[in-house]
Amino acid sequence: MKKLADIGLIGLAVMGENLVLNMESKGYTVAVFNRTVDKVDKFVNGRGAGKNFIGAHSIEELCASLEKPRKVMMLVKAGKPVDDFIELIIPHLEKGDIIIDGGNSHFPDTIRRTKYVESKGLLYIGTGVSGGEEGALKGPSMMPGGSPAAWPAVKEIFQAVAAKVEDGEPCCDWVGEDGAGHFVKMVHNGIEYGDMQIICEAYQLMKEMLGMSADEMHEVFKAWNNDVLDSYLIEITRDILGFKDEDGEPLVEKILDTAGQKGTGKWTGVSALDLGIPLTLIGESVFARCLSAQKDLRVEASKVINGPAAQFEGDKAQMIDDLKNALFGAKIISYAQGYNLMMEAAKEYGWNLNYGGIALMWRGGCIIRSVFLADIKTAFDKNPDLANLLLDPYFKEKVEAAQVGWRRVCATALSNGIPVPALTSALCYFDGFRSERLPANLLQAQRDYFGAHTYERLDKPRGQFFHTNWTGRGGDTASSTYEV
Ligand code: 2AM
Repeated sequence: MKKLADIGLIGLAVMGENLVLNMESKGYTVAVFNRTVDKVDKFVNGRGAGKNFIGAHSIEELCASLEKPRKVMMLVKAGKPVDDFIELIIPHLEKGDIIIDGGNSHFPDTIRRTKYVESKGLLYIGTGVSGGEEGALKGPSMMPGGSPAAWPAVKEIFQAVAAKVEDGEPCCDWVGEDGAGHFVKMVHNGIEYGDMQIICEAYQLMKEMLGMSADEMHEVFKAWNNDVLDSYLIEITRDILGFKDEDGEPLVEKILDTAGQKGTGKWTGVSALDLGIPLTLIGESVFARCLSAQKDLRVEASKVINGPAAQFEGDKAQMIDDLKNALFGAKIISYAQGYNLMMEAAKEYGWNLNYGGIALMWRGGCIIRSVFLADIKTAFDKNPDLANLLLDPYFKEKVEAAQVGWRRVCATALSNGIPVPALTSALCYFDGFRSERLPANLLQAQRDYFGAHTYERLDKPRGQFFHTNWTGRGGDTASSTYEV
């Protein structure tokens, strides 16, 4: 065993343990530490026995066992524990050493921490790590951002442990400065919420409108997984629908219909609201989880409020094909919206994001991995300045073709009283996005009417503002010209 370790890790919980086992399997020596120190020896003598690990019983010991520049990675609970550990680590490091946060930190915290750690002469990385327990062990998707000078020092080890796509390219590359890595990981999680929600809407339609059994749906998802929708989430849905409880009945039907959430989808939605980006599909997906959580109220409402009874008399096979198109069309919208959010964030926070590279990082290892991401990478490789995914010729053609079935799905769902908030809001965005003219002219008139907020005119140059005295009663003063 080497005398010094290549990297140190704090936090021997599920993700930490699996990630260090992954690192060690790639030939690195890893020093490990945990707040509850017992876990260090348990790990080194347990899953880590006979392997190149150095068990440290204090932060000081951990830092003393590292090659320079020292790399100390934290995989601890997001929030205060990260700040606490940073304070504990700093005294044991020297100029040029690197602190890495691999947890699910909120990107504004990572922006703040990067500045703080850099002010101490050290370097900082905040990296998204996706793929759960299995990903951490066998190859996660990794999205690092922070101090650019830190990247060359960790690139080899990060890319060695990350998932690889078919041609061997690692699902890990430098994302950008300060909070960029955690921002991209946050958007990944938001997209994950969206992908899951549209799948759930398809499931409800198949079950309640088409009267399909779990086994029949299992077969549909199996077929979809060999087509344009080929992805991890479609694959696990196929398996979930085929999974039987001890009594032979599908387990999924026995699970309480209230969704939990840890907040990363909400953060994505809040960021979209802050930055003024229409992230409708992900927003609806977060709200759908919120509505699902109001179970008691829904049970009460279901007893007193009436709607149409679901009854489908059309061609079932056609509707299943339409559903595939609805999922595909909505998925394109979701990624178009997610990418728009990242583009706006890059402007706002001064990041130089590589959009094709992000698609590659999501291509393998993570929860939203899919063949579809290869096409997104191609779109941004062809045109790095692509303003919206829908303007890429390939996606434009695909979404135009998908809309026929997608519209039939939404129309049928609405007339049958089955909620499909993500599928319909995505379609409304699509129709809004391709509209030269929206009714915001009327909206501007309303704003000017009650608040003298002024408007621009189609027949005058942009930037010239007008106010009309709509009622003949108020004054002619526009709101922007007077101060109370
Ligand atoms: P523990 O084993 O001592 O609980 C995931 O929960 C990881 O974060 C674990 O390594 C855990 O340490 C650590 N962790 C959780 N809460 C923490 C806190 N308040 N301070 C420091 N570490 C914490």
